Amino acid sequence: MNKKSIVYLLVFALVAVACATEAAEEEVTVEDEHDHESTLEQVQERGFLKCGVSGSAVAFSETQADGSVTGIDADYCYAVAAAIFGDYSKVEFTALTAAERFTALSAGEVDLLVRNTTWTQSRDTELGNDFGPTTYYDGQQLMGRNSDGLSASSTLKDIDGLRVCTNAGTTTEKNITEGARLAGAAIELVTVEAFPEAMEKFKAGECDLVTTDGSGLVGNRAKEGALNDWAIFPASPISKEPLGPVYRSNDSQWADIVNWTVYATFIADEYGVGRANVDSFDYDANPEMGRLMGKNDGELQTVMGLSADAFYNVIKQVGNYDEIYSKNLNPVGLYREGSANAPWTEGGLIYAPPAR
Ligand SMILES: N[C@@H](CCC(=O)N[C@@H](CS)C(=O)NCC(=O)O)C(=O)O
Repeated sequence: MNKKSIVYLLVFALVAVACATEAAEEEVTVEDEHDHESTLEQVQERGFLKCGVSGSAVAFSETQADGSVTGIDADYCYAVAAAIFGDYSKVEFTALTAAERFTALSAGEVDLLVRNTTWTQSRDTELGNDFGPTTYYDGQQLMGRNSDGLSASSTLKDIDGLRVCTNAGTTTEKNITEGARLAGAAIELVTVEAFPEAMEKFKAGECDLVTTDGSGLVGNRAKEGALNDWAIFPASPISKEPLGPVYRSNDSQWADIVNWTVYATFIADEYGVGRANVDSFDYDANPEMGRLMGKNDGELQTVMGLSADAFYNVIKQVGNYDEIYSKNLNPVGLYREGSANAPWTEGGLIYAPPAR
């Protein structure tokens, strides 16, 4: 190696070291910024909650003409805002496709994701997410035309040779691929970005079937007034789809806030406390509700960084679980009775730990 090469090498090495140091410093600075502020602090400083939803999921999150968002998922965004700010309206909604949602959450574009999202092992363990309590127990089904010979008693064996449409980035596409293979049915799977496009293709006859969470099929069939023309099957869904809120891993305080907001709606439902009687309820006769609403001694909301009346605001402004469910899901024909979404006291799975 000649002298000139040695000098070049030295200069290159120095630059490399300098760059590495700068990069390391930069990384530390960025990390520090995030480390110092919990999600709750960021949300409080900003003054509103950033909530990721679908925006086009019937009865779950639908963006209205005036920009507001309605649905059971939207209501859980409003509930968390009511708990934090005492004002349910302090929410900014971001419409996310199924494929975009987890990247948006991990990049910090939203604080909370409530987008008909199924709790699965890989999403929980590989993707840096944690899941809150399930707010709607769902299961995947298919929808086809009665005129094609399909009915509520059709099975996966009956879909052999058919074109099936759904949206990408979902449990749906994986379940149907696996389910059809196991049933020995050869299908052509067509995936689109957002489920409304799958519905358009179905209506245009470009797909024989659409598939997604049963609630989505019931909702879309009701919206199209096609109760007598389209069949939803199989009677027992092909998967379990527990839907609920999702947040970034390793933020225990934020997890507590989201989880207990949901639990507060379950507990209030259990004791029959809702928007109409939250002010007149006898809290001395029910100390657990008293603690949860911040009316009695022993409240725990302040331990979580919220005001004592945080969950009172949730029930007063948004409602208990039954109110939220009924308002959004009954109009499309989804009822709690006899389903997994019934209260645990009536054979369902809606159950919260005690507020003590
Ligand atoms: N629960 C499934 C499916 C979620 C999903 O994308 N559902 C559809 C049907 S309700 C939907 O959100 N459609 C509205 C949209 O694509 O914006 C998952 O988490 O992967």
